[in-house]
Amino acid sequence: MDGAPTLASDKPLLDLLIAAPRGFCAGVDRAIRIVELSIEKYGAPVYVRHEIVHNRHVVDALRAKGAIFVEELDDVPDGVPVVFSAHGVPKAVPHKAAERGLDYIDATCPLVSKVHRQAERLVQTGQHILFIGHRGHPEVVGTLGQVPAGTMTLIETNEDAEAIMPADPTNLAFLTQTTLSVDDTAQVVATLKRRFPSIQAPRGEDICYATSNRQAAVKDIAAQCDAMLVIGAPNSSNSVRLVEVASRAGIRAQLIESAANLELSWLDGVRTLGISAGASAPELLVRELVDLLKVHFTVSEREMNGAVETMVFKLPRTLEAA
Ligand code: 0CJ
Ligand code: F3S
Repeated sequence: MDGAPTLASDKPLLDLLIAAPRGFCAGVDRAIRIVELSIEKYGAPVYVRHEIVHNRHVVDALRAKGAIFVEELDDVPDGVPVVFSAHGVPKAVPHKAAERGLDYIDATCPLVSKVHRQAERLVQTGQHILFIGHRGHPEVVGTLGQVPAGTMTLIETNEDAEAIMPADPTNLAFLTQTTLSVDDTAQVVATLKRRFPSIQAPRGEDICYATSNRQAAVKDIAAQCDAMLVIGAPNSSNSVRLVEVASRAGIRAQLIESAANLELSWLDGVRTLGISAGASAPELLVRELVDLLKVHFTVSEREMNGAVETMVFKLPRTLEAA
């Protein structure tokens, strides 16, 4: 904080540029609501396979209402309802749940389900799919699990796109994870199109509106900031991508799960701080961060004008009247 201008209050000045849009997307809103409505409908406990969204605050709040989080269906006892997370699940999971007679409610984001359906269709028409995504991420595991083994190949990097030698290079399509870096993906897609000119692209964008809007909003403010804090979890793909966008714009950027994780010394020399939040991070965490900063700085706060999001997804029919 040394050397920063001060007002009569003695606290250093800090300008905050708050990215917009940020935080919850329509798929996250819907997934959280699905868990809440399932608890209302069935009574506690309701099991949830995997974190409903990648945010500890959200998970703890739902746990307090009666949700029990497990990683695998095998951890769900017989006779209780189970919700599948927003990231989607391999086909084998609902099949197994049905075999066991479990009531299951699918909170997969409709934009992820759209990719699942495209994958199925492409395989039915005999095309081999190159799927751009991060190995091991639950969304990737879920999408790979929509089609028979050997019909989809994972492409993680531009190097993978350069190296892949498909059996039939004239019969290819590509799809992507919804939360990727817009810039990195454009590069991978350009490589695939150069190497395989007839490759079929997805209908519309697979990277979702929320991911691309949040990246654009961070890019927009980065040039005016000395540093950027992104609220989100380390396992949240879309949140980690926002930190990358800010770093690539040449500023210091850090992911924090909440205000409690902020080390004030990290802000030494920072006069203008950008703040954003991943699609799974509640706005409350942004407000707590701003409140903490106000304890230590004389803060001026500016919310940016970004894309206006009006997307709302329907709830599953079984819960609509709950
Ligand atoms: O995969 C999704 C449908 C995004 C869900 C919301 O974000 P988050 O942080 O739970 O998941 P990602 O790791 O995929 O960004
Ligand atoms: Fe869906 Fe995109 Fe959110 S895929 S859950 S709208 S980050």
